[in-house]
Amino acid sequence: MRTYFPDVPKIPYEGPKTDNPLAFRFYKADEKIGGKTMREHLRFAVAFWHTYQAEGSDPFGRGTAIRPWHDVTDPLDLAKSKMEANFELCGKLGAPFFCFHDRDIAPEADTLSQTNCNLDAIVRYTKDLMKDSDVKLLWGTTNAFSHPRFVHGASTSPNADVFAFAAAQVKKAMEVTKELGGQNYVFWGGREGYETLLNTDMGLELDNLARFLRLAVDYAKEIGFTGQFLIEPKPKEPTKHQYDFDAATVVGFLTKYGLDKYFKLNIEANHATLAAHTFQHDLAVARLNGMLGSIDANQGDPMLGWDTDQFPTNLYDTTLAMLEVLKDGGFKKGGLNFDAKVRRGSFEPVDLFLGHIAGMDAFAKGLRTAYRIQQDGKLDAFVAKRYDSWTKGIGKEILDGRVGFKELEAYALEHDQVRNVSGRQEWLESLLNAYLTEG
Ligand code: XUL
Ligand code: CO
Repeated sequence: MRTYFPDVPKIPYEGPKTDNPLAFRFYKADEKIGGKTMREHLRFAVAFWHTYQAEGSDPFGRGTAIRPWHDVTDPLDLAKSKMEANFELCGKLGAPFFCFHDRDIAPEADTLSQTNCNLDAIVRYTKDLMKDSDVKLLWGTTNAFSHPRFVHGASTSPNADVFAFAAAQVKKAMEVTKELGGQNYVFWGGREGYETLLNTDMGLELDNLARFLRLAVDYAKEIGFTGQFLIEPKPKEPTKHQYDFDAATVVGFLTKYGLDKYFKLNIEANHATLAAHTFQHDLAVARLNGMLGSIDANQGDPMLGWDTDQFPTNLYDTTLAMLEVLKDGGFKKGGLNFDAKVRRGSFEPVDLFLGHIAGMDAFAKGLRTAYRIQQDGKLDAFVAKRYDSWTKGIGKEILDGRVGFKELEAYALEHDQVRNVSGRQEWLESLLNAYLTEG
């Protein structure tokens, strides 16, 4: 088999002081943190679409990427080359997983049945590559948004034929994900949303989205797919208003349609910030609803209003994210998928490694810091003390359901000189900085 990155060795851990760009500063896969190795905690995955499909084009210019598979012209051979490169890249990085859309890994043909044949061929090839590798599939998904047939959405299209086509596509992608041992299956609402209510029956579209998800649940049972179903919220882009706006919206939607026990959330950092939330906020909403499934690890640019999908390097964010993951007891079937692409100016093949190393190190450092914060317990103790009034007296009576408005009025009449205490936000932010800069 061909080697695609001959100049890149297996990436070693060399510690924070290394000058070697092809080495980890913080990610030491076998180091145990609280009983689990870093590899087990972080469950890193490489995203097929950004790593092997993206060419660095933007609305103002064509792709700039130099890629070692550019000399391959036959579409199926090219798909095989990219899959080979994937196993080489994941292996050298020590990333235990990858993720794909059906159309990333195999080319679409003129008919659905020929497209399915292409997919089958690549899946057979991938299975063979998996035999000689430890790299596994974290999740599969469907691209039901790029082809012009999805112009008005997939399961929320006004055209029932498109709903049927999308169903056929998800059916096949679920079978393929199962075949490759995928641990999750993601639904990201590509064009499930609208541009204007002047031409949109929002009620029917939302009912159809739920209908579609229900059919997917039924089919997973039928074929014995036991992977976790995940929904990935995003507020806008490509549509002006995406139905899966944010974590809270998706939780409410799933609950309304009785689908909540079948789905968890795949929280993407850049999607949370586009919804005007912090990454930590959407992770906390998912966790508090028992639905923190997986993470699409990236970051946006606070100056830009779109999904820039940059490699995550902000330690503040990775630390607070890992704190949420630790509070949730760690990932179960989910992991950290780099839904991130190198910048257009970072066009050399080695940049694919440098981007992933930067992201893996940022999350490894985040994990180390979050673990220290959790062990130290100072932040938890502060929060517990802040809510102390609920552990005794009238607070406890409210929680125990022993008082109503009349009793509360009687209490308030006797205790009307309320005294509050400071939230100490600045001190807490400074404490967080101390954790980030020590150790
Ligand atoms: C798009 C996005 C997708 C999903 C998978 O913003 O994040 O790549 O992660 O369809
Ligand atoms: Co994503």
